[in-house]
Amino acid sequence: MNGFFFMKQDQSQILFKQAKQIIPGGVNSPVRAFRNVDGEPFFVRKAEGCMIEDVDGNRMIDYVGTWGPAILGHAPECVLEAVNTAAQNGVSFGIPNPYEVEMAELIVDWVPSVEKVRMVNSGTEATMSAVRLARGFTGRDKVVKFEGCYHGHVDSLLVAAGSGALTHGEPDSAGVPSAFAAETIILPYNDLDKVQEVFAEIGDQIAAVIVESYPANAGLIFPKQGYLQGLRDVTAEHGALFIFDEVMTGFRVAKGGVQELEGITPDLTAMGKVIGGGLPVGAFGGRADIMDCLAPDGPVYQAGTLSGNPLAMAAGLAQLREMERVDGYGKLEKLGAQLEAGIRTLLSEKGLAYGFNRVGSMFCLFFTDEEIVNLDSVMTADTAAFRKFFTSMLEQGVYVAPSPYETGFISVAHGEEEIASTLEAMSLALAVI
Ligand code: KE4
Repeated sequence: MNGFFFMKQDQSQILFKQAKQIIPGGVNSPVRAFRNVDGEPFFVRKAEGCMIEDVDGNRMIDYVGTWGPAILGHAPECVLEAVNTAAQNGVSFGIPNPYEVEMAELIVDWVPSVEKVRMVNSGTEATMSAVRLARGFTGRDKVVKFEGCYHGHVDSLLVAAGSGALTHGEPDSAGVPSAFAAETIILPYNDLDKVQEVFAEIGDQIAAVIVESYPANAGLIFPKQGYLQGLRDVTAEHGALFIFDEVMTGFRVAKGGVQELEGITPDLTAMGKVIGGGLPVGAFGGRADIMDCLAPDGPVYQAGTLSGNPLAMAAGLAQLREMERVDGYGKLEKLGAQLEAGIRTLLSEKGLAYGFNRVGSMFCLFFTDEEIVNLDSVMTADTAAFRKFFTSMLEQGVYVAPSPYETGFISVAHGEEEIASTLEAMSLALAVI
């Protein structure tokens, strides 16, 4: 039985029953299955602005924003128009088109560390390609990643920590050969000593360190003071590349992403989500000398039928230019601050010492009073309390991510009214946990 007793869900339940017969788990991406909240997903009929409407007519304020891309809200007029205009001239060519050049120019302009960029079709492709490029450029095989950081379903990054810092990683998914995992070293996040130890031992074997600029797939975790610069320094010292995964944060927390906020210059950056305006997209870019190692100029092969397709490029360009036109980042900071102030007031009124992290329009409420510094601290969350919270919020018409380990997103389409009604719903939801 579905956990959302007060929501009418007949049509969603019929669809989900059908879906489960022919789509694994009934979903095209696992997190959508609502397993973390012991529920069943609703099916969306329409999304507009900050609202989504399911097939049973339930309307909700959306704080997932299709996991990040909907920074202007859903179906923004500028994106719809841009896609319609582009589509009149064809939807895909497999031949260079002017939009690709415009998008590359915008990314190079907005993200100073990016001298050259290549478009792909997902964040996974972006990180996978960046890792292969780093290995090809350095001639080394090992890659360092961090517990709790998610970079898409790349074989060599679906790896759990091995028994010790220097031992090999272990597959974190069936189907990943142990030989692949053996080349990946998993370290705890926010522990610079551990990174320096590994580099002292085998630094000349390490092609790259990849890190989520701000880890946002285990809630939203912030780097300790000096941590990111420490990663930058140790990789530079040992000739390894520093790959910043800004798929979630890029063009979201600032025009230039976290690297603009933190003053960090990675060698390569993985991007995605916002730059597609909701259409399938990813990108990776960085130093020209590294990017020039990519085929057809260099020996590192990477390709994609729909990479740089005109619709995704037109949608992304329209979204990013609108963000500039309406001072989207300023608006998101104001709305984020309003939400944060309200949540902190609620927590203190209810005597809850839960953690709350926010940067711009990205936020996470942690159902634990542990200081949030790494995956271990995040995992102390009271998941039962979260499930009750999630269910109550949904029944009150507010859709937050169906997992305690995800980050929430505010869009430019949210208004003070929506934030206020969200806080009212949250007050009730925090009373039932
Ligand atoms: P995609 O392949 O899903 O486009 O991007 C992978 C990816 C890479 N790097 C970071 C930092 C990411 O957050 C992601 C994907 N984010 C998840 C949300 N936590 C996508 C949602 C899903 O898997 O359905």
